[in-house]
Amino acid sequence: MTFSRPFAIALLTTTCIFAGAVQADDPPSKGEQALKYRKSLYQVMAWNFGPMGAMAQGKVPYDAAEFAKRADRVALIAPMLSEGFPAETRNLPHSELKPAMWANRADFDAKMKNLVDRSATLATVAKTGDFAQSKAAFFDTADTCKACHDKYKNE
Ligand code: ASC
Repeated sequence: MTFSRPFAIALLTTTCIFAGAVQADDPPSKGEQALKYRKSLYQVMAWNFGPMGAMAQGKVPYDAAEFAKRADRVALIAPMLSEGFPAETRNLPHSELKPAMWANRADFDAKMKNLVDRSATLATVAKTGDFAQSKAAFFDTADTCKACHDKYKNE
């Protein structure tokens, strides 16, 4: 079969555009979306955790309203994290999660619950405006971050 040159060019162009469209429309997998979701949440956590840490460590003056605002945000985000670890995220590249987590899911979930519980306490305590108590509640929460990172995060 032979095509006229204009027809052949049109056919080729259409094919290329179609192939490009298919590629562009190829959605990320559920696992890839979940990985992106949890990384975004951890970014929001760290962003809000930082200023509280600076106050707790005496690097910047304690500002009760600022501290309480950050504590509320952390307490809001913490319970959303576990949703970011479905089985589909297993073996994905660009993850800092240690494979050991999948063999220790109950322990991981318990550590996550500690974070949720202590960040809720932190938000409550922060509203009192008491620096000593807020500081203690902050370090209690930071301990739960560290406990999980030590065991399940590649840093
Ligand atoms: C942060 C941050 C963490 C935790 C952790 C607490 O600000 O980014 O990963 O606190 O360092 O031990």
